[in-house]
Amino acid sequence: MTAAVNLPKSHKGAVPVRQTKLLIDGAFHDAASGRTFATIDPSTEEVIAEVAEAGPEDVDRAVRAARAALEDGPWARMDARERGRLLMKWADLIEANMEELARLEVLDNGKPIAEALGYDIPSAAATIRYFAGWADKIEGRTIPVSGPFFTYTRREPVGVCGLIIPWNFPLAMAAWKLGPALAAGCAAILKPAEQTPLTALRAGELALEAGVPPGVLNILPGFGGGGAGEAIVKHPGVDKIAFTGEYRTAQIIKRETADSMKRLTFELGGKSPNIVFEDADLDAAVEGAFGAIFLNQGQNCCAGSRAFVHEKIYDRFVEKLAEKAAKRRIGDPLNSDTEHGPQIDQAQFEKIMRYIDLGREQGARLAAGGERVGEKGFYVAPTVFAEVRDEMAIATDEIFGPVVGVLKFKDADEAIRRANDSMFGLAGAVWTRDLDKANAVSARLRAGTVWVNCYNIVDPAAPFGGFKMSGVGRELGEEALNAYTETKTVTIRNG
Ligand code: TXE
Repeated sequence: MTAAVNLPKSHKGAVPVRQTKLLIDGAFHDAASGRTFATIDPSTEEVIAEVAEAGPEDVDRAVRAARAALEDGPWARMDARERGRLLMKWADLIEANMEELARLEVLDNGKPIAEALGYDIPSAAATIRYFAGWADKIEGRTIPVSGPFFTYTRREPVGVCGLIIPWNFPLAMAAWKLGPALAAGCAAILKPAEQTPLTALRAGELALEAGVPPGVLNILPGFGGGGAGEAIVKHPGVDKIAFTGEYRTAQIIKRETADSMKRLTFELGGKSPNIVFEDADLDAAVEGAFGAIFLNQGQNCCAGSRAFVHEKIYDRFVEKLAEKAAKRRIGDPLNSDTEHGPQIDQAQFEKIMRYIDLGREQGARLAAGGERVGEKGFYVAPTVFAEVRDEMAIATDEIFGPVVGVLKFKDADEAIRRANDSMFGLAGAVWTRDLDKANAVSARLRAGTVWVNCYNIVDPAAPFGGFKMSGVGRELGEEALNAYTETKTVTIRNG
């Protein structure tokens, strides 16, 4: 049952950690308190570096710098086209430093280097480049109002944006928020997750090299509740919060901003259904369902953690999926052959192991994995549970780990009803050769993204976000710009 283990080889060369301080007003500083925190390599559990820990005083400085950049600095007077050019340059620099950023991401996060080089860093560059292209295309409208008036709208930057991001795709998540925020002309305070501050800081250095003016991009590593995150949320000088993380944290943020009119967008978790019909190409569906859950060790907001499989193909599907899971190459994430790295930290590791125990206790059949791999590093074997029922904890809760539950269904109506019976609604997928069926099911799934005969296809140009408890607003695509602009209506009396 154990997956193939590729024991850690030595990390190919030391990974340089160039930047560990707070980026405020165009320069790197120690925290006002002088405090630091350790960031850990999840594959070895060893400390990589001590990083400056931002607190309320640093947040206040960053907010003032951001406000000054917005109101008096070159950012306020810069042509939109020039803003776009700077962002293009930043994207180019990220791409030019791809290898270094990818290795840093792997060290801090534990994801396989092939994923960091294949998705995280190139997609961060592509996202910033996509939004750079929008900078000079954020247009208003002319509106035919009654009377002798000429009315038009302007779309103006919403202001100082607090961007709070998680650790699963650290640089990509930073780009999803910074791209539209900066393209729209906002100033940003980015708080990376405490587990993964390193690539954001290095990318911040590159932004300065690209010529992004002081105060426009501030980066404050630190903690959430009681730390920099909470201070950003509560700061009266912050106009908007964009948050990705757990829905419970989003609820805290909503409560803490209830008396203000801060703009809020949330991208939260999921329990995404992957519906496999009996007419699907079985091997393609198994391959797709496999990637849907095991990419990034299951630490993916749109992970396909519930596979609904038609009863006629159920047994074959489970067998094939379990076989693939058992063959996955687990090991040192800096080794380019590695397919599966460690989970992010001890807390997530323990959460996942608890759910695996619950799956067993509640009567699901373990078809693959189910155990820790090795004694060092937070490795969990790719885990497949069969005979999963809807009410089991592994079928209702977001595990955020490499654990998939395979559920059996008889017909489309039943599959759709059960797929929608979740508090989440981030994504879902349909596997079938029948396009009519695919369209009909896609229309009825209560999810922000539906994939047909594919999974995890996320593009900077296509909106992404959740129904229900999976979020508010959309990231990526033109829609993301709405979150970072205010519409102003101007009416002029005709002479
Ligand atoms: O999330 P948190 P955690 C889910 C997933 C995971 C669980 C817990 O199920 O197992 O959440 O992960 C900052 N005010 N997702 O604990 O706490 C925090 O510092 C302001 C799904 O890592 O939400 C970090 O920068 N900020 C998800 C960010 O919020 C606060 C990705 C996320 O941390 C804060 C990650 C506060 N009170 C986890 N508390 C997805 N949608 O992809 C925390 N933070």
